[in-house]
Amino acid sequence: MGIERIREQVFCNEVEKALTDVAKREYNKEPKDLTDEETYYSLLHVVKDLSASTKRISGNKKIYYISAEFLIGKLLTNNLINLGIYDRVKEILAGYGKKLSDIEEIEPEPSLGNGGLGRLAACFLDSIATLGLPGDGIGLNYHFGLFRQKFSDRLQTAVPDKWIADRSWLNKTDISFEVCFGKKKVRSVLYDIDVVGYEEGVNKLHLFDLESVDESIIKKGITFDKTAIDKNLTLFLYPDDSDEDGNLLRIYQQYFMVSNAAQLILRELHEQQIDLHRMYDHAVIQINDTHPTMVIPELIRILTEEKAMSMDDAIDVVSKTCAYTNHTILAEALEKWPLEYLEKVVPQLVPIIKELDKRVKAKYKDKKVQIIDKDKRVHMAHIDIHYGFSVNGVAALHTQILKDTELNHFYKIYPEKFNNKTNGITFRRWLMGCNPALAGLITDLTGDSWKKDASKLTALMEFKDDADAAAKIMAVKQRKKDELCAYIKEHEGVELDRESIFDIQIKRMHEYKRQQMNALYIIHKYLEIKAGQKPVRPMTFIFGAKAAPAYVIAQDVIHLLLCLQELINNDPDVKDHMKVVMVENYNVTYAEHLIPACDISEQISLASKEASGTGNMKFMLNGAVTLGTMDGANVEIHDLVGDDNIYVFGKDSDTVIKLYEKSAYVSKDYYKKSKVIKEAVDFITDKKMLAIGHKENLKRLQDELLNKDWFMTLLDLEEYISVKDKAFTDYEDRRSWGKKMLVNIAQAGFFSSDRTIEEYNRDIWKLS
Ligand code: 26Q
Repeated sequence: MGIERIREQVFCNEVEKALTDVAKREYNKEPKDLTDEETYYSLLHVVKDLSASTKRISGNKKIYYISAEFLIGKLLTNNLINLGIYDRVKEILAGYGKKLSDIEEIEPEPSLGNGGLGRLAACFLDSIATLGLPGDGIGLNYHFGLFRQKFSDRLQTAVPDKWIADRSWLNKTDISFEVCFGKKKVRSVLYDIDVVGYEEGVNKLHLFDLESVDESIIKKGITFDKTAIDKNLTLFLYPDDSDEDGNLLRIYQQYFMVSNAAQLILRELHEQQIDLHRMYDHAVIQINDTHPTMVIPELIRILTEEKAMSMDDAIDVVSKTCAYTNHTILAEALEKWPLEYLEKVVPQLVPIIKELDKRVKAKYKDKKVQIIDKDKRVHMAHIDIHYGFSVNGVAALHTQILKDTELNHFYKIYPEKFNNKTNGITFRRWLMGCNPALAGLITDLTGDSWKKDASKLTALMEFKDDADAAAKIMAVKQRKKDELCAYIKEHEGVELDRESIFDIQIKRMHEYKRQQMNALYIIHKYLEIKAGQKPVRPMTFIFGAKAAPAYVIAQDVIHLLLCLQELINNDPDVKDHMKVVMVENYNVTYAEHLIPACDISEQISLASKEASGTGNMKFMLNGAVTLGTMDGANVEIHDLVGDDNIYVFGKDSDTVIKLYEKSAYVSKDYYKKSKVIKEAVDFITDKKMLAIGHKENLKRLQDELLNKDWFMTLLDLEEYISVKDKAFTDYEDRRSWGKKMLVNIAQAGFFSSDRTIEEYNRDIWKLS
């Protein structure tokens, strides 16, 4: 049920009055006299009050989405849109001679996630509330989130990212729990953020903090005493896991999260006087990757030890309550904790985990499905699969690979548990919020039914041969490119050519995502230009990526890109034909500026490695054309737009999986066979590069490509070059490019997270 019209009216009329009252009370000023910062804090106040007075979504059964990450982004615009007062506030501010975009700049972005998985959780919360489903997120309140990235000497450095100000979206509650790590005890304190649905009620994002947290223990950069868990637990997201203390801290954080989650859930069930034997009729827990997996043994522990339930019943009840989402098939990302670590951190869970393992071993002889393996490592995903009722992948291809290979042993035992839920994105943030001009144009052309039902975007297909509509879409794109030029000039000091083609790759830095392949293309073009072969139109290559501090090769790729930026942007023969820019501290806010301005969306992971991708969907929705491999959700994008409206290249996932099985890929063979590949790889340590960068980093990266190249960059490089060249050539046929843009936008409706959440609810949660 939507907010009643009357209420909406009241909201709109009262907003200005509320703003005036707050300005008077807090600053003793008229709103028009406030500074931008004061305006931001006044609006924060007003919006928090409005959401606090919006109805709390409720129902007989509730979904608890537990996740170590919620990459929520800034909230002001999002909440204004969802409360239905965005246009009104823009108008009011314009009356004071202010721009909402300037006010937004003041808001710090909470960096409570690494990338895809965390951003997905945030999109899901938006959709759960928008669909009016009772559902709260549960996670941790990291004071400094993930690190803030700075470039120094063309290398990434990490500094704390303080996002919590005196006044923020957080509301301190009086809820607090004791959490025991064996004999050690700490206390939590709960902070909530309201999650406002689009023209709907509110749910909550519950973020647990450590009562005794101590920011003063942070030393140089992001270093701190990893063993002082009573002080450090909620300082950072994912501290360095390259040593034992770092790994133990991760387990401490995970247990702190799930112990609080379990206590909160049981408290809410108790308040409703629910018989815990029927807990699954009133609560469903979605486990976002394996980071919250310990909630399963923790609930079983509490039910058996504190609620007098039998072990059989507790296991049965918990198994009917918990569902697991897998986000990766990369072996190194699948959590396997040494039992010894769990004994150190959470000894109270060890007997439960052993009991769960004993039952599995008694029933199944296959060693691949054991929870505790012969090396005494605990496979967290195996707990979820045996003791949860649903296992889902995040795109059709990913789920198929889980069934066929990675989790095939489990699929044979529990075929009914496996299901696919192709990821989605919230159109409130990724269209209405970041690209209001495009949203307005779509509404002008098709009406506004797409806002409540994204599948209605296909109505745009009617205009696919309409030159006027295509021209309007391209005009919006140009406007967003102009805005991005100004933004990048201000933030990076780099001048871009507004008429060049904007080719963008933004995502975490990882070898499987193959930013290094894009870099080799750039080198190839540079060499062509130096040899006198000029492109018809200038090209702009934009990157944004953070690398895990302990991931050496990822740091080296950042270094390579920053060196190329320096070399190319300053070479008089080249700089008018191409530019490279690697933006600093890529985050959600930066994505909101980059995505609407993109012409070509780089989605070039090695087939089978990217579970889904969600950036690919955001670009498509904003009229970029994908250049991608048949991986993750790219496969579904291809199905929707057809061959003419996407550029596909590279070996498919079957071929890649076979190459791994047979250990048949030898990167040097590709290097030796191809002059183009050889020239590009050699150039990494050319004297021009060594004059700018560090030999150690560049040489290490080059050696990696030649001697290992685990993610098969050279396998697809030649085809990548030719298909990318073709895309650049096609871009010159402006009429036909406009049509490609339009088809991409029109077909993007499937990727609304509202659709994804409807499917989760229909197949897994069954809330109503
Ligand atoms: C695990 C163990 C130790 C240290 C860190 C981790 C760890 C941390 C973060 C493992 C995985 C992650 C994050 C994974 C992630 O973001 N996966 C992405 O999820 C998206 C949403 O489903 C997909 O679209 C992406 O394809 C997938 O890469």
